[in-house]
Amino acid sequence: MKHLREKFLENSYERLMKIRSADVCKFIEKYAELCNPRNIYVNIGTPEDIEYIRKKAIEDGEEIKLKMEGHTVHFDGYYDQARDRKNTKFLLPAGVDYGKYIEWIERDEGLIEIHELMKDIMKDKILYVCFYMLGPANSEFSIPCIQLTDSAYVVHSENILYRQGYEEFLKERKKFTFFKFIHSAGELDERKTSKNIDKRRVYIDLLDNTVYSINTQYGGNSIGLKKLSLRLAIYKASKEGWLAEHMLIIGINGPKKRVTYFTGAFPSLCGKTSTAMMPDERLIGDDIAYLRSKKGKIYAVNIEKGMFGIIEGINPSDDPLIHKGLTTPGDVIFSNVLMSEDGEVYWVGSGRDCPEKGINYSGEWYKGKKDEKGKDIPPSHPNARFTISLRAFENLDPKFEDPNGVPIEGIVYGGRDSDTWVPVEEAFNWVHGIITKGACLESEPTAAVLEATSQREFNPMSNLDFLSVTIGRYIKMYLDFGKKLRKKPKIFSVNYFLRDKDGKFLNEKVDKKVWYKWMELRVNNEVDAIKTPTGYIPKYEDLKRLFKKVLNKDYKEEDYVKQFTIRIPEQLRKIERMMEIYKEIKDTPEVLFDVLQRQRRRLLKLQRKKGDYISPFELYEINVFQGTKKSFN
Ligand code: SPV
Ligand code: MN
Repeated sequence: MKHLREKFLENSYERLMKIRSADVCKFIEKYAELCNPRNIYVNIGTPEDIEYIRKKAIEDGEEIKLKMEGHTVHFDGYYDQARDRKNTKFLLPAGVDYGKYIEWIERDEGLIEIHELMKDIMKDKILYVCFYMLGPANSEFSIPCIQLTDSAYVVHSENILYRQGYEEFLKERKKFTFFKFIHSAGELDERKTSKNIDKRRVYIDLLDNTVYSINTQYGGNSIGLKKLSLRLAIYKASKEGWLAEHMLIIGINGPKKRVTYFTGAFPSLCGKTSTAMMPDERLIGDDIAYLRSKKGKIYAVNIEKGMFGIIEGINPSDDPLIHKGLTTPGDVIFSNVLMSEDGEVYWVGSGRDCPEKGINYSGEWYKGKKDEKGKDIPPSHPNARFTISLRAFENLDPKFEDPNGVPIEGIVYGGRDSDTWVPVEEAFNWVHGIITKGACLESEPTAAVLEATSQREFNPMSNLDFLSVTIGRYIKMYLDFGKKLRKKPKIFSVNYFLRDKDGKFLNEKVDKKVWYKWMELRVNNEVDAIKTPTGYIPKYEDLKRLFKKVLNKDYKEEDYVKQFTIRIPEQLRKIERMMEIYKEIKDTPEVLFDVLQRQRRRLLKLQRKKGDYISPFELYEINVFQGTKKSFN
């Protein structure tokens, strides 16, 4: 390292020398040599570091100061607005085959390619060396990480989103596993966005706990501790018997001050953050959860401390808490929104009037602007985001810092589904829920990936983009995990996107709060339910009471019938789709087919008796009493 000494800024060299691990130093040295930056800055997260990075992001032009104190905006390139599925690949040893749903290439070939592309990639830039922790301090859940990047925007984002980890690296230990991320935005254009998009690569080396990400800035590709770490964590979890999930964690307030914690898996743009942020409930996390079984129960932690959320549709009535956070002075990065001349930001669905012109991800923007293919350019990109500390939110649960995590009693799966699933339903048991709800999760297209298709996307547990083990093995991890549990959480599905024949949504956004209050009561055996071929659904009387109590709404019988009608043809089609998919996945556990076959038989039986579309009232008569009805207030 000595030969690089003159490149180190201020006291960076001394900071690094305090770390006794040879692995750490070798790793940093190797990439400092290969990427060849002008300078090296070691960020350990002191208040001065935090300030320095914020200033650098603005000075270097990756962020622009906004009118409100502490707020900045960052733009990614026009073609760099989302996760790049095609160029994100696992590096696998020769002979290992992950099948068609996962992108991978041979490890040796990938390592050669990426190392060639990284040569001198940081020329004339500063290499920032950063230390973070995924998860709370002193917790068995947590994983230390090193991020190398030449982007002050990435460091700024990580300073908001993750806990600092330098102290962890100072501890002396024999065995020390940590995740490594090397990122370079590559050459930048005059707008300070990544120029060589054709050479954009995100390569994940599972054998070395390392992710390489180059020629991209979009957070989902560049912020190592976010989705890049999730891919490494799933692999690590598969070896160690825990789960790394694309899940929110929320505490729902029940009767008599009871709090019941849920995790929820939703593909991007399906209401995950909105759910985590329901007013008057308890936020733990909105994106990534690690789950471990302890004494026969599931405990979960949020491994982040900030939010990188979608901004479209955030307005004071639908998401009051986020809206407040985004309109209060403080450390906030907006990305790919519209910036007006006077340094204000606008995004679609904010409830405000759109300025006539401004700057956005396409450069100078004006109403009616089209791109080179004649496509309308919206003022803000549908995947435009905000980055903010969770501490900005009054609903943050103090248990968020608990190194033991919170006990999980319900797991929720939800996708964008216009015509099949009812708004809320409970699975019969763990295996039924994991298979019919988690493993069969699908979603209609969203904007968080670059090449979204028009069909429903298969997205098991909303984790498909991040799976670093085969799909079959991943499902088996869940089944095995369940066997270790004495008290298994209940598993639910939700659907916020059900529509009528004219395409109108059957529910308002706020209605979801009622579904969670119902699930909370179910978990605690305090409310009855109706048995259907696909699970247990709420009774009208209970929802009517909850709608009144929670939202002060009069819930009409006809709305209940529309929402909770059992749609047998659609349910059967879904089973067909899933069977087709899983038949092609070599290591699908047999039980998946059994569970789906049985579900199909139940649906066909009911169809013969009652037809294609069945009102939930028709099923009251064959209701199976579930649980004991205790208090209900
Ligand atoms: C998501 O799309 O699920 C996100 C943002 O949380 S990204 O970092 O792109 O994954
Ligand atoms: Mn996510």
